[in-house]
Amino acid sequence: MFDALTDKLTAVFQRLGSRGRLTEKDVDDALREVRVALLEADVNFRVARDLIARVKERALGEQVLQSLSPGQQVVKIVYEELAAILGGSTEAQGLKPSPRAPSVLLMAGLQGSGKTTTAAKLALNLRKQGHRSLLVAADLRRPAAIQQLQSLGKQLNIPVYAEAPEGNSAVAVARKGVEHGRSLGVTWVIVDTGGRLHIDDELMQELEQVKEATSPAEILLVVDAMTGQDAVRAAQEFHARMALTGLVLSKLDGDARGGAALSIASVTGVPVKFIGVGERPDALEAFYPDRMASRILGMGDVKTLVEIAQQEIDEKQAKELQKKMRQATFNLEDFLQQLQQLKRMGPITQLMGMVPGFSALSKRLPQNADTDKQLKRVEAIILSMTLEERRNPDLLNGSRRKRIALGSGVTPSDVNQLLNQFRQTQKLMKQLASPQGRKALTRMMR
Ligand SMILES: Nc1nc2c(ncn2[C@@H]2O[C@H](COP(=O)(O)OP(=O)(O)OP(=O)(O)O)[C@@H](O)[C@H]2O)c(=O)[nH]1
Ligand SMILES: [Mg+2]
Repeated sequence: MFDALTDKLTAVFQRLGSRGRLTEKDVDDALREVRVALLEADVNFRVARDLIARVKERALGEQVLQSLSPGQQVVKIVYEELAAILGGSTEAQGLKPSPRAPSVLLMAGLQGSGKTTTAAKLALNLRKQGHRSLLVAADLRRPAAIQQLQSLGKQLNIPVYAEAPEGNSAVAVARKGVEHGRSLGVTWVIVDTGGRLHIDDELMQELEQVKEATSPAEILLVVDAMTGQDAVRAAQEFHARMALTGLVLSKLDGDARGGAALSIASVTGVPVKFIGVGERPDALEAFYPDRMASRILGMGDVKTLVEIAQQEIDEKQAKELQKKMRQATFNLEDFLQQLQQLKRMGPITQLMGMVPGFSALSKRLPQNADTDKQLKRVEAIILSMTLEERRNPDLLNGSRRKRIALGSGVTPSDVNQLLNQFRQTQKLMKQLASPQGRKALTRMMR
């Protein structure tokens, strides 16, 4: 997600960071490029324009140009302003229950946006936090919709309330579903509703009636990140009629340009609470504006990565990794270990963007090979090195590289590319470990 944008921004910032002194014109030029990159990524033009204006004002106002590392200061300001646009908080906006159980969560959204899938993902997510939920099949338009929810419930072992659709109404099912949830003693009742291709009065009326009948604590609109600015417009309209409490951006794992998703919180004033990053029921992440900003700027999202890792590897290892990343003592051996752990953690693409420098690295490898193949290749290259070489990549002279290429079945230039990219990653980490960098990083980590 956001790969193209990240690549462009990283390039602009690298150029900016390589200069010792910056003039106002340097900043102007760089920000113009940032603006173009944002617009190309489909960020709403007003949002992009305002962002650039604020960054410029701060960059010129805060004596950034006189500082020792003006480039990094500008990047830091862009980071902060981007985080502000995405919602501005360092905390995820979790679900807020109502005073009395069960709390009702109403799913809304256009057809195919991901409501039913997200309902199941949320139930699973809530269970991980110790909640019990009931799913309610209040989409009576398609018989298949009820079956879809029932089969998801069965798969996850989460109860589903459903009724025969004939002569029935979504409102009646939703109301009885909530009663049933109360009798089961669940803490959340998640009501799945039907979608339409476009917003129309019938859909809105149905949703309004369900809302009135169930007094939901949360009304989440699921928007398909692939639909670009249409998603932003849909969110505005839904919010005007329904008073949404949050947004879920689905399909951020796809090849959407992603910019619409970036502008949506800022345009609608509704916080993004979750993002969907795959079809599987566990492919849902809490949304943290600051972490997303750092991902977009190519700084990785070490925190989320560490959290996912904690579910799979022990905490000690994860802490160690975080420390190493901070101290920039991360070597190829650590890299290999990470790679192997990543492989055990499931869909790789979902995790890639979170490792600093990693998505760029995988792109250097021969295209048209799929991600897992690319990773196997990186792994093969590192495995062909001796332990000493992995710990100290400086040892890798020409003849050693040739040997490694032979051993791993790649060309010497593949090995060179991997090493170059690894160096850049290390350099980035060193920069982050410098006093200014550390300050920025501490803020990010907080
Ligand atoms: N890749 C990816 N696919 C998703 C994600 N969320 C949902 N999908 C897929 O999108 C398709 C539509 O999802 P549904 O949950 O059925 O959407 P819906 O809004 O309930 O659709 P209707 O009930 O027809 O209005 C399914 O094939 C899902 O697997 C996601 O985050 N990533
Ligand atoms: Mg559905």
